Amino acid sequence: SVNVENLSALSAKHPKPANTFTYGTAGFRMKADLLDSVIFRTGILAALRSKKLDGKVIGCMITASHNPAADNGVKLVDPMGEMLEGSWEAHATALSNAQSDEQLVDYIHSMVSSLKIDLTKPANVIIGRDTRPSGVALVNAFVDGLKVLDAKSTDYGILTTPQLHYITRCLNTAGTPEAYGEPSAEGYYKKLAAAFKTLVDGKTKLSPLILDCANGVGAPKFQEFLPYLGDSLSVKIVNDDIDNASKLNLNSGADYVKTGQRAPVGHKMTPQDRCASFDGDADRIVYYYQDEDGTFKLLDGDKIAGLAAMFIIDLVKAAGIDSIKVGVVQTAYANGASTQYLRNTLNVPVSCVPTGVKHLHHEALKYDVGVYFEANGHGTVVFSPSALKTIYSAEGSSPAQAVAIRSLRALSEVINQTVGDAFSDLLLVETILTQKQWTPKVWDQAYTDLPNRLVKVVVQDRSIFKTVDAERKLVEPAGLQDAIDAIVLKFRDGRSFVRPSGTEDVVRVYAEAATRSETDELAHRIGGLVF
Ligand code: 16G
Ligand code: ZN
Repeated sequence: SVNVENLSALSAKHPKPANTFTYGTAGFRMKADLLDSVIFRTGILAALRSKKLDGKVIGCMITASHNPAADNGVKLVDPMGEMLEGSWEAHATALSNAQSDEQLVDYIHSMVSSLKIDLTKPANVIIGRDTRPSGVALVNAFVDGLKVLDAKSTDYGILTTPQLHYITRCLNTAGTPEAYGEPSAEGYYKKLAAAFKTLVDGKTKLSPLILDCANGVGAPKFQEFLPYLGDSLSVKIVNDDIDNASKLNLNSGADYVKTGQRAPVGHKMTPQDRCASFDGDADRIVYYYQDEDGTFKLLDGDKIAGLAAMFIIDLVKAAGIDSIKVGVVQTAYANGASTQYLRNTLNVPVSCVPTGVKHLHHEALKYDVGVYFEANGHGTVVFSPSALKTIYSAEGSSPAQAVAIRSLRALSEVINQTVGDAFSDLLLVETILTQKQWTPKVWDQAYTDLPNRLVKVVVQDRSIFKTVDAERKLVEPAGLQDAIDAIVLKFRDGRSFVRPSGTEDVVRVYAEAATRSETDELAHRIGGLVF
């Protein structure tokens, strides 16, 4: 059983405030000064998780992604680099809310017995953090939690979230046929750069990409990455001031650009520019450019999914292995025009799942090659073991087929298959644009987004909103969905849904319709129903 004296001594350093905590879609996330006890206890949970999995390495990322500098958060990563198993989220929540050391010990013991955890097993945990000033102290709190159960830890210092996922998977697969790469940031750079160079070899280089790093961890890490890419890619980094913490995500970054449908500060855009923005922990990316008439044009996660699906379908055909079936996974936020394009132009199956990476990732694993993206720019492509086997064993019966097979192999290496990764998605997009010699404007011509609007509504109790059908329909409060349907019917190409946020105390209303003004009116009227 747990050494209670040891626990009490450590726990005394991390007293719990009166707040109630929830491990949600994004882990624990809030003002950094509330997190000390939560993160200490998450350390205990990580040790238990590793022991439960026979000492496999568990990852811990300290970040609050696109949130303001004063926030922070923690997320645990399972051995293959995926999000913490869903059923353990409730244990995280319960531990974080225990009111006393006694309750804490009781809960640990109840987990040990119900989950059959052998406490004598070793525990191994690795830790990464973004550039937030609060990160260092929170890592220390987490390590104290690990000490409660004598877990071994390695602190990798500052990393992007996807790098931490990558390293976790590398460590757990080392020496097996599924070996994923060298478990270090350097190993990650080498793997991605080598694959990218193969993909753009012999092609005319594109003009420099203007890359907004949101003054976050993506800036120093992409800078570190550049030498590995050599002259295969040219990038101009903007918004890379990580020394002024208050600038993190301020008027910049993927979330700012996507939500506001506007350019970030830090660069004066011209119609010649191809631009991209990372979010604060570099697991999201969106692209954009400016039309000749000065209009801002966004190429979001849906556009990236369409581009990637189109490219992979063509490659699979060119390789002569079209037994491999490609599918795309979206959420309700995907623009209706993107879903139409995927289904009707690319003829690719599309599934819709609830918001949150774990839902998308899980569904994507059902396809041979599953492309998944949230409209906000988080996404990746996953290759099933059988698809990888086909790709690696195919030889091709013509030089053209051999080239396509080589590209598919490199593509599976350039893509971070553990989680959405802004670096890796950037290389994926740059690969396709380079191979096709496309400007962002040509890419954008695949389809025209329907005008859309996302509004937040502050309500008294968001828990009364219950959704079904991948969050596209409300079943509670009773009657509300009928009222929504009646309004939507009156709008050309109208679509709207209402869902409670998983990360903020608000209800979100999404609306799209044929024109900007109809969209705004639809959003306004549905918002009025909810309020
Ligand atoms: C979290 C999710 C993100 C999702 C967002 C929705 C992960 C790692 N992140 O940040 O994918 O888009 O929540 O937030 O799953 P909402 O529920 O507040 O709309
Ligand atoms: Zn993020």
